[in-house]
Amino acid sequence: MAVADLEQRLDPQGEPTGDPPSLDEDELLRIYRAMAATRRVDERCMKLQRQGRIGFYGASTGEEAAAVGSAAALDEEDWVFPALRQGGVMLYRGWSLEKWFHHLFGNEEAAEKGRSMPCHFSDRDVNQVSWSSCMATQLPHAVGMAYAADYQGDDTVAAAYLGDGATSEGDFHTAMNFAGVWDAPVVFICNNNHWAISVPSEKQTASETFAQKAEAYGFEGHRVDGNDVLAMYEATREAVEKARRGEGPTMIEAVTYRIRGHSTSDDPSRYRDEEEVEDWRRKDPLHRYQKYLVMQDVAAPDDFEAIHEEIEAEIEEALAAAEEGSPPDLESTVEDVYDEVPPHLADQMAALKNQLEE
Ligand SMILES: Cc1ncc(C[n+]2csc(CCOP(=O)(O)OP(=O)(O)O)c2C)c(N)n1
Ligand SMILES: [Mg+2]
Repeated sequence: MAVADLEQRLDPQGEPTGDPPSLDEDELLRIYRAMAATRRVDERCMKLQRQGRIGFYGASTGEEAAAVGSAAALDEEDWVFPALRQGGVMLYRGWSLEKWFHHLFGNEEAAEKGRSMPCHFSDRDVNQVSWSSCMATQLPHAVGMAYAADYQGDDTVAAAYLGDGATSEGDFHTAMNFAGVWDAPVVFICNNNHWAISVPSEKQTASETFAQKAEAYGFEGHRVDGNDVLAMYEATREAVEKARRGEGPTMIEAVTYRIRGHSTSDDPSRYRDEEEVEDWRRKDPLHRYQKYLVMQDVAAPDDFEAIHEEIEAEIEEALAAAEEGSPPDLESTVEDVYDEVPPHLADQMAALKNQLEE
C-alpha cells in the first residue's frame, strides 16, 4: 500500500501550495507569536532545569506548528485533553506565563498548589485538563466528554492529543472504537514526532501510517505535515467543523520531529544519530512560517525581532513573579479532594506536624 500523501499548505520554502488560508492578518500573527513564545519558553525552561531552579521539563521544540496550528482551529469553549507537548496550545489560548512558571516552581499560587508533576500544566481558564503522564489515559476521557456534550445537546468539541507511542496503548484503541461507534465529536491529534523516548516510530507500528488506523474504526484519518502550521490549522478546522455538525470523529497524524530529548531526564545521543536531528532542524516550522509571512507582506523581517524581544520581556517578568511565589502550605496537601478533611487524613497531618517539630 502506498503511504498516504502528506497534506501541506506551505512548501519547505514557505510558498503557498494551494488555497490561501481562511485567516486574517491578526490571526496569522497571533499564531506566529504563540509559536515563538513556545520556542522561547522552552529554551528558558531547559536552562532553568540545568541550573537546578526547576526540577523537570519536557520541551516541544520542533513541534510548535502541530500544537499552535491545531489550537487555532478550536473555539474557546472546546476542551483540550493534552499529551506531553501541548504548551503551545495553552499559550495560543491565552494562558499566562506567570501561571506557567508558578506551576513549574510548585508554588502556592499555581492552580494545583505544587501537587502535580512538573510540566503537566492544566487550567480551567483555558479549558484544559492536566497533561497525561500515563500515556493515552486522556483519550477515553476526551471521548467521554465529547459524547456527554453531544448527548446534552451542546456543541463542544474535544481535542484529544497523543504521541506516536501512545497508539500502542489499549486506551488508544478503546477511545478510537468508542468515538467511531458513537460518532463522538472528538478530534484525535497524533504527533508522530518519530520517537517514543528511545523507540523509533517504525518499531511502534506495522501500519504504513498512524492516520490509517482511523479507517479501522470507521472514520477518516489525515496525514498532515506537522511542521506546516497552516496545514495543521486547515486540517483541524475541517475536523472540528465536521464534529460540530454531528458528523463524528477524525484523526490527524501530524508528521513532525522531537528535536530535543524526551525530557530533561533523557540523553538522546545514546540512541539516535545527530544527522537525523540536523535534517529535521532544516525543516524548522518557525522558519518556514516566517518566510510565508514575509512573502505575503504580513510581517517584515525586523518585526520578528521585535516580537521576540517582547516575549523575552514577558518571560522575565513572569519568572520574577514565580521566584517570589510562596511554597504551598503544608495543610494544603490534604485539602481540595474532600469537602471536609476526613479524620484519617487529619490524624496523618497532625502526626506529620509532630514529627516535623521533633
Ligand atoms: C502507560 C505508560 N507507559 C509508559 C510510560 C513511560 N513513558 C512516558 S512518555 C513515553 C513515550 C511517549 O512517546 P509518545 O507517545 O510518542 O510521545 P512523545 O514523548 O514522543 O511526545 C513513555 C514510554 C508512561 N508514562 N505511561
Ligand atoms: Mg513520539
